[in-house]
Amino acid sequence: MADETKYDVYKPEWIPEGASEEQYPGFVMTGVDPLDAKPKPPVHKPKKYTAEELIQGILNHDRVLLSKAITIIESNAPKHFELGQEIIKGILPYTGKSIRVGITGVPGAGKSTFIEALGSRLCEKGKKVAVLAVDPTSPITKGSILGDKTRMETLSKQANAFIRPSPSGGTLGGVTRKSRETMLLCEAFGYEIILVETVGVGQSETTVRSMVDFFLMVALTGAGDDLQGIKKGIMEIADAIMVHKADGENKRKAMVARADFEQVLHYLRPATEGWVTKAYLASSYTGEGVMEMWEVIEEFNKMMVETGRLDKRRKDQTMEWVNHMTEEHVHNLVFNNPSVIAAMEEAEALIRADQISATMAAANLIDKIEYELKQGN
Ligand SMILES: Nc1nc2c(ncn2[C@@H]2O[C@H](COP(=O)(O)OP(=O)(O)O)[C@@H](O)[C@H]2O)c(=O)[nH]1
Ligand SMILES: [Mg+2]
Repeated sequence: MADETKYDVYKPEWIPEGASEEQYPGFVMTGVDPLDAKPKPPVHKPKKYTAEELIQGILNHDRVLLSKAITIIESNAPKHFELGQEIIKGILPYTGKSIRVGITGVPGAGKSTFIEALGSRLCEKGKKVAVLAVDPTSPITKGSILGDKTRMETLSKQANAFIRPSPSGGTLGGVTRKSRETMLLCEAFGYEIILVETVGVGQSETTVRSMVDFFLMVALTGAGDDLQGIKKGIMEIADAIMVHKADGENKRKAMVARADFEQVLHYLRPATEGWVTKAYLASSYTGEGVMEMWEVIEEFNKMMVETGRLDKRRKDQTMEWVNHMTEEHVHNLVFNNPSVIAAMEEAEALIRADQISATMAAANLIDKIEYELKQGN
């Protein structure tokens, strides 16, 4: 992918909120200082870190090295793969000590705003919070970074917070691996709470569900899409439903929506054994219900730890991931094999000419695949 911008440009702090570009055309470029008449020092290549240096850096709470390690994990270059895996192996014993929360909901539901409201409050209480985004469509919709990162202004100024936009993975499998491993790095660093926002629509929900302990669905009201617009499938995998934007004129509607959700939830099987999924009200604007939502998550976490369900869930999730990665690899191995591709084309031609039964065609293909595997192709 080509560089989008040649220089790093940013909006200086003295430009008022919401000012138009015409009013303040003066964006600032980093690294360009007209007053600096001195000759520039020779350009050094960025230092190449070893796995050991990066591991120690993370364990010693060096944010720069954490970011570098994440960049290696997110890299699509084969040469970074082994280094990345070596880092993961080194930090693995220090992972798993956080509360992992996934946050889903339609675009515009206010997920980012809620994360900002909750995250800032948690940081003020001394908690260390990492925010990650998962967006399998990110290579296409560029700039969908956490919806947009500008809304996380307060949180990003907190020393205890770490915000990382979605990796652009190409495939869903790629994004999943990168996000999971980034989460592990953040845990080893010492982040106690990991908030994962689902940015895209569709597959990202199940992806995030499979990497977190608690799954929160942020629901909207007032747009006339209350219950009809919500896929029942998502309600079934949620540990809580938060009717958001319960403020101003919307508050009454939100209360009605909450009751409606409660009704539906009554008939659904809960997402987590031993836990009753309920609907709650919150507003990130007024702050009402925000910390109450966190208390629910803490209560959930306590139950999960005490009953041993947390450990089981995480191990189940890891095994599911192992299986998924293996299946994906085997699938590619088989169906990218030129002989297998040729055999499939041949089978299709015979089927279209009514010369072979489906069962025979499949049996022939399986023979071919087995033969190729034995040959070690
Ligand atoms: N009234 C109200 N609006 C909100 C609240 N939280 C967010 N919004 C607005 O909803 C819009 C979408 O928010 P955003 O956090 O980007 O949604 P996301 O796409 O789910 O991440 C923005 O215009 C927010 O200002 C809230 O608590 N109350
Ligand atoms: Mg967002």
